[in-house]
Amino acid sequence: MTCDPSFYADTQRIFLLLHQRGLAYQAEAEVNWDPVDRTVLANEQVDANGFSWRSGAKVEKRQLKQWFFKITEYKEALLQDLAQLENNNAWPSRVTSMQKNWLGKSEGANITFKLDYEEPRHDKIDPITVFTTRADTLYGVQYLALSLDHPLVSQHASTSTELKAFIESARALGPEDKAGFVLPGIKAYNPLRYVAAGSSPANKPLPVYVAPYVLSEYGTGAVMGVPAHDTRDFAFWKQNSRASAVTRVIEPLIRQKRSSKPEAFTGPGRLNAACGLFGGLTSEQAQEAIVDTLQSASGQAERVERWRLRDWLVSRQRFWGTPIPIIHCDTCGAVPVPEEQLPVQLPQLPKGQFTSRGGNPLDHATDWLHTRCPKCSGPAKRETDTMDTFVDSSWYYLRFAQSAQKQEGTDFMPVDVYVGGVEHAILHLLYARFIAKFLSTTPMWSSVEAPRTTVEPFSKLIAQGMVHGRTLTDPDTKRILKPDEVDTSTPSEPKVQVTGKAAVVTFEKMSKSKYNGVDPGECLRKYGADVTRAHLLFSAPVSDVLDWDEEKITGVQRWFGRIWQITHDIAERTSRLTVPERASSIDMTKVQPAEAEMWKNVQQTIASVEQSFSTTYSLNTIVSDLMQLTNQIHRALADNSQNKHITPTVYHSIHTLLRLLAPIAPSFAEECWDVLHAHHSPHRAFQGGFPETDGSLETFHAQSQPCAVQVNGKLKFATNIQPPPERLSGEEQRDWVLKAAFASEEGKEAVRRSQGLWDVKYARKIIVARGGKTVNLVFDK
Ligand code: ANZ
Ligand code: ZN
Repeated sequence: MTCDPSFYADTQRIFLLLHQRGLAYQAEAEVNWDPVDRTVLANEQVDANGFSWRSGAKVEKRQLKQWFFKITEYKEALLQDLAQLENNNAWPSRVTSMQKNWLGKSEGANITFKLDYEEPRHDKIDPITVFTTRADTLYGVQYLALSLDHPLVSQHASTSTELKAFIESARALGPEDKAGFVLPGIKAYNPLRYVAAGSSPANKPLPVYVAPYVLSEYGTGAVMGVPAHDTRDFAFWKQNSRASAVTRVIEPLIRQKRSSKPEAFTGPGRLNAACGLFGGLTSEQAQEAIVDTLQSASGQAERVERWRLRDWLVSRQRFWGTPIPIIHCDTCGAVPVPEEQLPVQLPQLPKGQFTSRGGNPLDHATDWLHTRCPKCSGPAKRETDTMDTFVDSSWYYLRFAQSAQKQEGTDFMPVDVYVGGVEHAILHLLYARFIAKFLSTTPMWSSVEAPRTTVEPFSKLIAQGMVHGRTLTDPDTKRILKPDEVDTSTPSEPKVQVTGKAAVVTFEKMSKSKYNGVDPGECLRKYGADVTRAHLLFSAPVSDVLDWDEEKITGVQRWFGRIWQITHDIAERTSRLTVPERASSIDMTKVQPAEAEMWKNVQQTIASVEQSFSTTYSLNTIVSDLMQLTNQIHRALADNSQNKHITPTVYHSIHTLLRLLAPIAPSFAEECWDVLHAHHSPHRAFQGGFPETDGSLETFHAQSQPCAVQVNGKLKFATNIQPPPERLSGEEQRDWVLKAAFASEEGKEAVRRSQGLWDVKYARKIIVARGGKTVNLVFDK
């Protein structure tokens, strides 16, 4: 993608626009340095345990001058507009909630705790300020905890080898661990003790811990520990305090059964009697009241808003990437490359110069590096950092649409449907939203009237599920089996070669180490592209995980076989029939009931497939709808096997089926089309366009009758159903009516309300009377 020079130019133009508006800036920063790839990584590219997303190396911290995009300027818009995307589930909620967490807005307070030595001393200790979103729990504070990098901790570590050793080991543990180290000889005081009276829990001096679960980059790097109301604090307190009793200060608003296992009550609620003056307030009221009180009494509290989101570090010390269009001049500073000199391209490097992992080869490309300053023409140097490739991918969709429509500008925005893996839920999709919002305020976007930061680039997002592969494990050793360790003489029951025991079968993410990969090429060769595609679509809803089970592909093969067979059957019989040109010229009131039934099914299938393709994207149900229609056509032909002719309804039904099938199995649908027309068709299955309903469904709907459903003689619901087909009687008619009644909206609603109390399965007797107009279910009481 980044190889196209014109693509560079646009990425660089975007950079310069951001730069012009002060939204691209350079700053000295502590960066994540990947010592293997010798490059800086964005925070997002470092996993929870501090390892590189790409090389897997342990990431180090270094101070370097880096380029940033001020994505934080757009944080409110990025958060607010998620509401647009949550509407009608336009985006999967797991993605919007991941973005919400990533933006991480929290409204809370900074609260200051005074500190003192236990033994009287001359010097004083600086107070500790914590960030909390739950000021209402202040009476329940039982300790303070500091991050490993907190200044007070560093100060103590300089004189305590014990603490130094703890910090070392705690760094390796990571932020999930609940280890703690108590700072000896120090106590903290709850600021409420100055307003509290008597035996308030706020009067107890508090221990101060050092703990890896407190993050140094979040809030103030210090927390107030409330074991009774925070899960992490609860776990920490159990592990570190000898007096493990917790001080409960919040009670649920609605009386709940107290859980039998000891745990924190984390919800909001009402402050209890332990909270003095504040007792009886709700959490929300108390947060306000406590912060206000402390603020005016002693200045020990202030309201703050915190965001997790940081500015986007876009500098990369890699050769591959779009060069940052900046020239550094000793006199003029960082000067933007003038528009007419774009794109700044990467130099041709001699072979081998960038094959070894030796940092950024641009640093050594002297001819490219040395240039003239665009402002003063003095000697200057090019910026050697290239941009994070996420910058390119944050706008590429604009280019696709432009070239497809041979059009400049962005009138075609937003993208209707965007399909992408959930691994892009945060990085790519957040960056793309930011850049689209930014561009919509610039002349790069068509028709800018006013800054429109409410722009969203992707109206609908489908995060397709992963395909999981069949994984075989030895039940004894729990080891994953290699293909040559498996006895597959009975393919459906794989055995461990050496022990003869049945292998454990699971479906997991495909990976070389699990020997569960599937070669798509091989599958295509074996079954053909159409069968493979239909099987893929049929196996699971697009956004679910799909267990790739090759054995089940035979079902799809059989279905295609059936279509092939009926196509031939119809082709043979149609030669003796003149078929009306258009289906709409068949008078549905004159055909046999069974045929009318089939035509109704054709109409319903068109409507349902169209909806699946255009709004619900439930591609798997398209396949099952078409399978069902196939079976119906097959039955109609079988019922009619003595007849040398087929009816126009059947003829048009197969045509519709093939046209609906064409998007999923194009080659196969065209083959069948050819058979049907003895190779004389003036057009192809695809050319007629997508089939449209002929309006007859309404007529079918008009033919309905009321149906009242009773349980033990009491009316439960009434609905309208189609009259049962005349050919049915007795049990068949009974089942048909039951199915129709319970498939209706009223039926479904009644079942929901009954909460399983009268499941038809358990009825002792089912009476259908008056041609299906009343149904009575009899249950044993
Ligand atoms: C006391 C408290 C009581 C808290 C309670 C929660 C529940 P969000 O909402 O994600 O912003 N916290 C603050 N700084 C922290 C740090 N540097 N490392 C780890 N945890 C930190 O989380 C805010 C909450 O995270 C704060 O509210 C604080 O714990 C904790 F019943 O304060 B809370
Ligand atoms: Zn200059």
